[in-house]
Amino acid sequence: MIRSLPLLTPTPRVGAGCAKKSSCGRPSTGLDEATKARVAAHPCYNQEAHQYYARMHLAVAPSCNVQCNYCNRKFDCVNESRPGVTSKVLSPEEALAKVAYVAAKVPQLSVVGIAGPGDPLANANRTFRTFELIARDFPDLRLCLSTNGLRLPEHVDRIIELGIDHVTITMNYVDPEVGAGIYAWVAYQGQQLTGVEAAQVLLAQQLTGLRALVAAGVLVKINSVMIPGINDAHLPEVARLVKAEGAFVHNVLPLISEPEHGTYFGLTGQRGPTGMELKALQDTCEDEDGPGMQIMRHCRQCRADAVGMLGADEGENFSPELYLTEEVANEPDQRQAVRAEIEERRTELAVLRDQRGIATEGAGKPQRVVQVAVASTGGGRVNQHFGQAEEFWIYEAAPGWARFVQARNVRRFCSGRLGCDEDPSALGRLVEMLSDCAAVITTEIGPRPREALEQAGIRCITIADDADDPESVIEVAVEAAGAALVAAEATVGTAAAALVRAEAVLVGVAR
Ligand code: CLF
Ligand code: SF4
Repeated sequence: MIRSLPLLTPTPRVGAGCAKKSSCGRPSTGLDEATKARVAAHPCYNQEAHQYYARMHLAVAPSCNVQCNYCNRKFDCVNESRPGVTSKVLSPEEALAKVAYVAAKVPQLSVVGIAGPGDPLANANRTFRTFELIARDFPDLRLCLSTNGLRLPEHVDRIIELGIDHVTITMNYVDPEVGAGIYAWVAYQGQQLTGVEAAQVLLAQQLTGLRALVAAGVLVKINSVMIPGINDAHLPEVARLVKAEGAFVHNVLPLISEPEHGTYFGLTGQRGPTGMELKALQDTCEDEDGPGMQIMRHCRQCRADAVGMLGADEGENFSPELYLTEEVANEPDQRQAVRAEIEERRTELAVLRDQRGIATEGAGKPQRVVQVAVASTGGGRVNQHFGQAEEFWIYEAAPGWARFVQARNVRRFCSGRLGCDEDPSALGRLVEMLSDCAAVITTEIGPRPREALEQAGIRCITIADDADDPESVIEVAVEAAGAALVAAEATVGTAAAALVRAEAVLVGVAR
């Protein structure tokens, strides 16, 4: 089930060198080696890792102690899940059986998280019993917990004792006046609080918990739901504060408020942000001259029972009929071998990026960048047909620069290689969703979508699906496109850039 990890023989570009040694294909976030090692295989805490490692969630926590205006309690907790889905609640023992089964079938599994379907710490006994069983039988799997933070302070000792190394707190505000517009009520010490008072209590608990976890060395991620007109302008303040308090990373995720989900926001017409608005806010929160917070940009808002790679949920393949009946062996050596293979591949790609002088993050971002959309299922390379992509990975591209900035979910509009003409309105929506991109990089694309994209000024670049070809490595393809497009736009000026994209300027990179 592991994605193919072919060997690559890097072919250095003549004269290429790494101009930005701190950021050539390696994390350059100033982390010490021990911390890098702790996040290297966590698909949420490390963007690159999400192309190689899988996580699973255990839906053992049914109740909740707050009411978010973006949540319908019939469904899973929206603080860490896509709205409108319901997970079957498991007992701790059932959860252990599921971990055993998934670990045997998905050897790149690296993390087990509890994130719902309610709040894990409103169900503390079930949550900690589950973690206890997993820590006993699967010490090589990292444990991860996501909470609204209301009951966090009283459980910090237990979290540390169990070795839960990664904790997410959802913090949507640092001003209780803002929080009062997001939470209907908070149940605390036998009282149901509302308004500013409720928001004050929740915030105080979150901050106390955050400080205690940071002091103990736990890596804390902050989730914030971006709600346009309610907290979007305020979230940079959240980023500033959580950075000052020592949080590891900030995940700003979009409100999803479809009326059919029956949430307060859904029923009152509160809209969610566009992908472009989300990216702009993430950029602001990350800005070195502003909050300067490390931002997670690849969240998929997964289900409380998600299994597999981010963005490719395989949860439905792991039914109770399988994991409660089928005997499987626990083979930590097999998992270790797969991890070694993955790390070998990642090292190879890092060397390749170094040799090509391609930076993927850090302070060396060029002044002029364009955005390109990549069709990939992971493994570090361009390997998907345009019409089969359910999401595109958006990269900033420029000479020497290829940086992942967003996973953008698109509705599948094409059912196969020959089916790209099926639904013109879906194609139109897709082109609109990619309209801020200068190019799309994919293995193949049908004539109709190609024409629609090019009419919109979006260049189509196809890369042969060859696992042994360094040119199919995502950052290599992105950087090549960026080098051509930025040069073209610099030559003719921004106003004429779309025209230039439609010309044969990219002959050198397009096949
Ligand atoms: Fe799960 Fe969350 Fe742990 Fe990841 S998910 S508990 S930190 S292992 Fe990840 Fe999914 Fe986004 Fe969550 S992509 S919803 S951030
Ligand atoms: Fe729903 Fe999660 Fe909010 Fe509870 S914390 S109300 S389960 S979104």
